[in-house]
Amino acid sequence: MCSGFLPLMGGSMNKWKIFILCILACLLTIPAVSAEEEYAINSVTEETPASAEKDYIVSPWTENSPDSENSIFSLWSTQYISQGQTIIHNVNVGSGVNYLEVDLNWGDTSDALTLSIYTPSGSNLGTYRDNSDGSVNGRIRLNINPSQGYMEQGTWKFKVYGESISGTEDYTFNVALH
Ligand SMILES: [Ca+2]
Ligand SMILES: [Ca+2]
Repeated sequence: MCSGFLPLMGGSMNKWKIFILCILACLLTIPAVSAEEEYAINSVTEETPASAEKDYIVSPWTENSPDSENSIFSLWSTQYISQGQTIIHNVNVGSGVNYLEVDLNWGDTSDALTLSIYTPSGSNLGTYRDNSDGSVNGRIRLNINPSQGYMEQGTWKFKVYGESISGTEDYTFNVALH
């Protein structure tokens, strides 16, 4: 694009001035070109999750779910967490899963833990606290239902965070796949 300036070249001083202007013009166009490419890449990657994205309803756990005997449990033994610590639990969800039951139980209302839920495509379904399930009892029990169809397949991430803990707190974390 800079060759267009060449016929304008006159004396040796002007030649240098034009040459420098030419280089400056080239340098200025480089960021614009790379920004354009970046934008193009983003718009391509954003299309796929947007069309595949589901909505989820996160609600307090309800007792006596009719198909509880058909569930698959992912169970962790007792974990320990301290102030400011984050522990991530990965749960693999396969095909044909209708909903999830999530149960974070630390059993001590004087300590505060939070639970953040992430879908396999990385959407944050929110951060939940003890009172999110309607009961302050040192436990967060939630159901996650897709608004339609099945749960998204892949690795769901559950982040347990020690929001306010004196010393260490022990907890169990369960996810039931229905
Ligand atoms: Ca405990
Ligand atoms: Ca609770």
